[in-house]
Order: sequence, then structure tokens, then C-alpha cells
Amino acid sequence: MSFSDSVVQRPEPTPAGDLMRQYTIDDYFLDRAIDLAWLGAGRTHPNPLVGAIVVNDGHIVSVGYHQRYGEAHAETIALERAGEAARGSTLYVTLEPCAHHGNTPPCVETVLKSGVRRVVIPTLDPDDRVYGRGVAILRDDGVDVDVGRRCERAMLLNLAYFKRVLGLGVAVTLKMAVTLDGRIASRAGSRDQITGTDSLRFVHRLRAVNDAVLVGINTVVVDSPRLDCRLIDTEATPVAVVLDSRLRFPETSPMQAGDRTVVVVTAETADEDSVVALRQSGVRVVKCGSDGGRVDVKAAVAELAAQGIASCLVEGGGEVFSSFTQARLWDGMHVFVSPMTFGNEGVALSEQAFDRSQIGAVHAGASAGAGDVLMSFVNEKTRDTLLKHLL
Ligand code: AOF
Ligand code: ZN
Repeated sequence: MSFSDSVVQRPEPTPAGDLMRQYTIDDYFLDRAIDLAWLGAGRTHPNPLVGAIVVNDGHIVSVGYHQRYGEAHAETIALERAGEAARGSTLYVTLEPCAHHGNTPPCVETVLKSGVRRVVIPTLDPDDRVYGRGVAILRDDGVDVDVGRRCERAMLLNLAYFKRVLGLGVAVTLKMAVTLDGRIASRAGSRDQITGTDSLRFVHRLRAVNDAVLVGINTVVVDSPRLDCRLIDTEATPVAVVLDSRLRFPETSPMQAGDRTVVVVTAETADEDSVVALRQSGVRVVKCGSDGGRVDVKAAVAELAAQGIASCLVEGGGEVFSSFTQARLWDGMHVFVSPMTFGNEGVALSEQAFDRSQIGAVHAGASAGAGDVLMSFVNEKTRDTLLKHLL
């Protein structure tokens, strides 16, 4: 694979005068609002993650984010904190302000009362009670409303929410961590910590906003992962899913703590005695189609959908990651690049994993934390479908 074929290739050169491709102050504040919104991960379900920032004269006056289901909305929190300082300001919010009476009064009313002059949002809210109405009410009252900037990053923030509300099937998010020299392990079969604490915390946020967290059996055997959300304040316990065609799942695994639901997806050809033994230990075993000794990931996700799982975070390892990219079975992707090297003994992803022709990825932006860089992507097809509904 040549560098130019890969998803990590340099971005297309910016055509002169194409303002949409330039990173502006609006983009900056929307990005900060999106960062804020993530702080609610694991506490707002089934509602979206929303962040808001009030900016007046180039200065941040106040911020807010939706902290818990049923409680105040992000923009209302930020505007109440701003008080009089909101007059003439710009409100950056990661989702169209709501227009309905639900658990709380409509946010558009608060926006209008506050004297905000301009509202900047990445997308509309597909919720029937809001869709387009929030923007229309604001514009009718003379507020400038900008829609569309940073929409890819906002899609990643609420991927599960958007796909569920729009009835678009299971939201699949891939996560991968690589070293500066592109390795995913120091050697075959070794357990390595690649990312720093901030990145790990973000991974726990990703887990908390998904109904399920999926890994391959190799990862279970090598890493004994807990797949929980212990680094953040949440009660969310996503279902643990393991792809395990030959039923090598161990007798006990740290992911089985408490009354956690564990689903092992295996091949139709799996040994029936092993299936029975595993079921007796409390694991849900699902058989599905396989291909060349590997569970067919499309069939696996269909099985999960049948079990009521609407969103899934795929956490690796490398083979599972490649299976999903080759099947083009993903909507969002987060790749952490850590400033360490494993050298030639290190294990790299297979060539197919990042083959751009397979992957169809749109770079949604990069951010840094704890020494790592996080690159996030939206699947091109997913983006185009969501754009039809959200702009
Ligand atoms: C939130 N937090 O910050 C914003 C939301 O259940 P309710 O009454 O709180 O309304 C939830 C709907 O409100 C949600 O589906 C979305 O359409 C809209 N916006 N929701 O929970 C927020 N801004
Ligand atoms: Zn609201």
C-alpha cells in the first residue's frame, strides 16, 4: 500500500477561496462546544449529547452542557449563566435548539429572551418535535442562524442518537490505537498500553454512549479487558460482545463482573458441548454465519440488532478492525496516535485495514490530549446519508 492510497494521506489541497475548507473562529468555538458535550457521555441517554458556548466580542462569556437525562438543556444552562452578557452575543450549540415542551421548556424561547444575535449549529435535530422548527422560530425573530460547520464532528458526537432517531440501523464506531511507528502491539500476543489517560477516558466515554462494546477473542485472551466505563461518572454498562468462531472464551473473564450481559458470537460450526458449557456460565451464545473460519461481521451485527442493540463500539484487535473496514461496516472511526514507538518487532495493522478504496473515510478532525493525537473519521456513505437529514 502506498502512502497516497491510505486514509492517512495528506488532505486534498485547499482550493483558493473555498471558505468552507478553512478553519474559522466559528469552527473553533463549535469544536470547544463539542468537547464540552462529550462530558455528558453516559448520562443523557436516550437524549443526545449537547454543549453550548456563549461568545460576546470574541470572549467566552459562559459555557454549558447537558449533564443528565431530564435535566436542563445545554444552551439554557449557558444562557442562564451568561445573563445580561448574552445580549448581542453569538451562541454556539452542538445541536439545533429545541422548539418543544418536554422535560424542560423550549430552548428557542430562552434564546430569544436572552438577546442572542446569532446562533451557530453544526446540524438540525432529527427529533420530529424539533426538526427545522427551532431554526425557523429563531430566524422569524431576526436571529441569524448558521447551520453546517463542523457537522462531521457533530455527527460523531451523536452518531447513535442520529441513527436511532432516523431509523438507519446499528451505529458502528471503530476505535484503534497505534504508535508513532504505526504499531498496535510491541510483539504478537503482548499486552501493551499505547494511549495516555485522557485518551482512555475518552474511550470510556465512547463505551458509555454505545449499547455494546465488541472485541475479538484474541483481545480477550491476550488483554483480559474489563470493557467498562470506570474512568467516568456513569452507570452505563454496555453489553460486552466477543467474536469467537472456535469458542476459546475463557472460563472467567473480568468483563463478566456484576450482572453484565456478555454475548459471544460464534460460527454455526461451533462445538455444541462448548456452547452448552458457556451458556451454563451465564454467557449468551449466538451462532451466525462465518467465512474462512471467521465470524462474518455483517451477520454478527445483524444478530446484535435482533437483540435490540442499536449502537456498537468495536475495540479491536487488529483483525477485527480490518474485518469491519473491509466489510465497510462502520459509521465512525477514532484512531489514537501515541508518541511512542515499538520498532520492527511491533505488530502493524494489515495492509487492508486502511485501504482508502475500502474505507471511504472523511476526516472529521484531529485533537490532542495526554500526548496522544486523536484522528476521527466519518464513513463517507454515512456522512452523505446523515447530511440529507440533518442540513
Ligand atoms: C437534551 N439536552 O441539551 C438538548 C436537547 O427529554 P427532553 O424534554 O429533555 O427533550 C429531549 C430532546 O430535546 C432531544 O431529543 C433533542 O431533540 C432536544 N435537545 N436534549 O436532552 C439538550 N439541546
Ligand atoms: Zn432544548
